[in-house]
Amino acid sequence: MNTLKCALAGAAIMLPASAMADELNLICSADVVICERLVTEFESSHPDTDVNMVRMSSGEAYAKIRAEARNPQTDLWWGGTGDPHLQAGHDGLTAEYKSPMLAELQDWAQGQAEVSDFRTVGVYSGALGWGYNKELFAEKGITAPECWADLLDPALKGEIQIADPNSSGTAYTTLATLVQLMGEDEAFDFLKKMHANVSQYTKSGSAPVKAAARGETGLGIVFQHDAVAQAVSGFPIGVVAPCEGTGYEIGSMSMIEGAQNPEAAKTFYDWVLTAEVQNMMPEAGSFQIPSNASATPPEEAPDLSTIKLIDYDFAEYGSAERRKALLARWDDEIGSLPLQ
Ligand code: S7P
Repeated sequence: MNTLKCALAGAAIMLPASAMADELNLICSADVVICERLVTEFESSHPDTDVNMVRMSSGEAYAKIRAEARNPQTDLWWGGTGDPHLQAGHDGLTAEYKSPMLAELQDWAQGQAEVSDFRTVGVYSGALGWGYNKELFAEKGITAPECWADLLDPALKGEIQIADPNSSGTAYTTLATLVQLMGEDEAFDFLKKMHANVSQYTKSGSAPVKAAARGETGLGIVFQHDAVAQAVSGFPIGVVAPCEGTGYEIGSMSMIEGAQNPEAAKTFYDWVLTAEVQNMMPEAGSFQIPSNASATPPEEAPDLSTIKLIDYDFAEYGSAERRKALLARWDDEIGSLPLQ
């Protein structure tokens, strides 16, 4: 809050409502650096609005919005993987909104809106994979895995980190990807075997590759753009698109049903879908593909046309039943296993 806004807030009792700053309560589920940059840019171009932003992983954000359903404290949820946004839409936790910006968006971003009856919309996309520490692998004489199957190599014991799919959209995307690639029983069998190589299930999706960048672990299963971000920052990170094929996210945005500040939420919603704002993302170390068709994909962004992508079924894996059932099975069969 700037000094003027603080002074106005202190004097609120004496001022007519029209003189008080508007508020926007925002949950941001992407990397904290881009979250903070968006808030700064929005507040400087909309000086009448104060943004209260909290950064949360996608699954945690969904849980918060669900817990607040009777008395919403959040107005808008920007970023994070699309599946929990779709689940929130199914549950009636998010509101229908047809932004005037929709026509400017890529088909996949508009498709995300259509499949949810306009309760969510695509803001960026990116493919799943992993990042590994090239120096550490060379020192230990480990061959870099190129395929999902290679992640079972005993040489990787204790070298893999991945997030917990309950809190992390990245890890849920991984779980849903493996189920779509292999079949459900086979995917859980794979995850049980891979568990022997996992040193930690983190809360946030990008934490594993940040740890790999610093040599705290060998490899993090993450979105490839999060691995690219570490390489661009100068860390010795190699980025892998798995040979069998991989899933991807449609990072999404949703207005909250019953929001206390719907007008401020719509203003931010329309603003953040502009090409101008999306073109800023790489400056904050975010290398996803932007959803505005006129925005320029970052040079460093993994080229989705060269990656073997599965036909990820967003309607199915974003449905409340499927997501709940997969997470319960993960808790039962993987989350409950002791770490080696
Ligand atoms: O860092 C960017 C990004 O990977 O973060 C989002 C991710 O869902 C947030 O992390 P969690 O896995 O912890 O939920 C992605 O949407 C985005 O591309």
